Amino acid sequence: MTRSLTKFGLTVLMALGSIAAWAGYAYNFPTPVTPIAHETLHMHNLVMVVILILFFVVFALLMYSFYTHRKAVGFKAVRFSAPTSRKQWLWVLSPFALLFVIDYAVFGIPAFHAVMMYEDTKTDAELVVKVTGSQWLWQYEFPAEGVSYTSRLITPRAQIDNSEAKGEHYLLEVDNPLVLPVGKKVRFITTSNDVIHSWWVPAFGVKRDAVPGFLREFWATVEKTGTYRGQCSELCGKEHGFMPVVVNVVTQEEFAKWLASKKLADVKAADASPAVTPPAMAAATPVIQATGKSVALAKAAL
Ligand SMILES: [Cu+2]
Repeated sequence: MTRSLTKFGLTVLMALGSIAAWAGYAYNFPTPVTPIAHETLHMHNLVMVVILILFFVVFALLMYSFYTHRKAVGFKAVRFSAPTSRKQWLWVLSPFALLFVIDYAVFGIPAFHAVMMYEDTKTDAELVVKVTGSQWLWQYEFPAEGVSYTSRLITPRAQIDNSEAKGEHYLLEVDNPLVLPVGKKVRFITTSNDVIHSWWVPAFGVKRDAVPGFLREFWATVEKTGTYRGQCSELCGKEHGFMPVVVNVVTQEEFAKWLASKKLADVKAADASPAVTPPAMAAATPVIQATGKSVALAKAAL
């Protein structure tokens, strides 16, 4: 007894001692910034409220029954295997009917609406972004604008190896974030160059697998400017934890400026170093090359 108490005490102390390490964890969803994320949070809250009410009601009834109908040891219980009276049938069928209504009407209809929003296949997007996963970086392409670049982790190796203090955005910082205009409907198309990855930004409420050989889509209209961070969420190899997603959502004017500067940088880079990629390699990995040809290929693929 004393030993188990000591063990329990030690466990509690260890749990309390690790509170500092919990600081990075949030208990709720990140603040939603897209219609889909709002809908998802609403669904989550609705389900939580309903199941909590059900839990407390059922638990209270159970405790009440245990207490009120308790019998002394040796009492011979009635044995039956199916409802025999109308009253018993009522007690069997009414919870079934209640759960049926809750499942289909209270959860089913809003869930259906949320899924339909997520699977929106209308082609009224104001901007198309192609996201290609690669071991272990993301490539972003704006096919219509002819802009394409890669986005890699910039957290120093020393921080990962614990020989330096970890920064504020440890493992969630990149060299070239994806830049999007606020309030515009953006259609994302995901694919991969090698294995399955998954592009995920929690505040957008979207996550889509990037599957080699497939183009998969989703959309998002971000309502607030800011920097949003996410991660690859499909185990894709030894550096899966080192391919974060960072999205800078800016005003329309800032986006236009950024796009123009990106195009200019591409033109300068192309002038400075004419195509050096061997043709065979270029054909094998068309989406990773930021050349006019790859953009044409990407456009054809869309
Ligand atoms: Cu991954």
